[in-house]
Amino acid sequence: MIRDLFEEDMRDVRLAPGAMLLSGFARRFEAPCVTALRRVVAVAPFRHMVTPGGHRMSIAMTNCGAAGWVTDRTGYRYDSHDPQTGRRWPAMPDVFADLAAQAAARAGFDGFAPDACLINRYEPGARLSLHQDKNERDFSAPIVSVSLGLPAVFLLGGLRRADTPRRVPLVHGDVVVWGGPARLRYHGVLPLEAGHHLLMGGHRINLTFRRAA
Ligand code: MD6
Ligand code: FE
Repeated sequence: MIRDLFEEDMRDVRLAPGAMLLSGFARRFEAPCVTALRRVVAVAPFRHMVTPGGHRMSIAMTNCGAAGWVTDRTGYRYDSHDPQTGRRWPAMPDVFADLAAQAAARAGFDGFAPDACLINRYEPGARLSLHQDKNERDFSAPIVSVSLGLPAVFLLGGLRRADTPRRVPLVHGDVVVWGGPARLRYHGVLPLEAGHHLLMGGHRINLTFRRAA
């Protein structure tokens, strides 16, 4: 019998109640994901947004799907249109929606239909400080987070900012799903170490799928 090529890389790790690391889960979607990503970025290029406090984010971002996460001097929000082009965000590629739904189901969240995909691009030194994801209208849906390219250390904190975060190393193809009791946990990403990845070069790409509206 032919074994699944990626079988030895697939491992499910429970990080906390409601939070699961699916090691290597995205690898079987890798080629169509890269093609889809190129199409999205051609229409909605990566850009460094500004926080309400006036800081330029070290991560470059873009979006696809009906709702895109944006930040500027006026605050954080979801917007159906790309403020840079004035056009709707590109549609969510089918392979993205399939990957997100299958990962969510494997983690115990059936029927996940994301309407938002935030795409984060990290270069060496880029980081994400501890935060909660709370701009979404409905916290009953989980979040599905896909890592591609260079490895990074994800910080998984608790429900209070002061809770000491756990360090979770993430590599290409890893998927983190969290929802239910974990949905509002603080989290962040340590500064990216320089390196080279065959598909993504000197970058880490993170796809974060949510139900925003
Ligand atoms: C990142 N991720 O991994 C940033 N948020 O680049 C997030 O902020 C995030 O990975 C909610 C749930 C999972 C995540
Ligand atoms: Fe987040």
